[in-house]
Amino acid sequence: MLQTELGDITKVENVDAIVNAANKSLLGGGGVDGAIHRAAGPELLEETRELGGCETGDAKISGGYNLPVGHVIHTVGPVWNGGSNNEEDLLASCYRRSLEVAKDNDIRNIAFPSISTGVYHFPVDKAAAIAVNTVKVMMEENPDAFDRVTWVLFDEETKKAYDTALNSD
Ligand code: AR6
Repeated sequence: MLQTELGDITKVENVDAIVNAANKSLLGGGGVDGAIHRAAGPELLEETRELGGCETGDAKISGGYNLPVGHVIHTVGPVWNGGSNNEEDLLASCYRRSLEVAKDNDIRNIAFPSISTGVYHFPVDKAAAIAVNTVKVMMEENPDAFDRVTWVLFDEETKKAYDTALNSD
């Protein structure tokens, strides 16, 4: 099942893992990354320091500490640079790798933010289409692995883009 909801991903309770739109250092930042580190507490940073960073398009897992969820999957989206630097493939890879890591850890219910569409400036309509298509393909290829994927979106405009992508075929 694929769905969207409006809200703060750090408050989501009924999932096994939330995904963080991190940067390559995995040491925290602004936006959703900052909110996740604040809500999880300093132990999250202690653990992510040990992860050795993360390449753009890849994903790594940690505990959730003071978050209401057991795990955080940290992925690094591409910075939008006009679209000719492989941004679309790298964003698809974020979703694919996040779900591969989830599957490897028996995580069946997962919540994503809108990766790369904040300070990384990926156009939200394009990002939503890539996100939805990539997750749909992964769920078709792994029919027994996942129960629910939810996009937890921070503003109405972003939610509208993901709803449009979900309803487009
Ligand atoms: N819950 C859900 N969505 C949120 C929340 C929240 N609490 N806070 C922000 N968003 P961004 P990026 C939305 O900038 O573009 C960080 O500094 C936000 O409105 O967080 O991938 C990292 O360390 C937007 O729709 O992530 C990296 O350096 C979406 O989350 C860099 O930003 C993504 O915005 C990553 O940039």
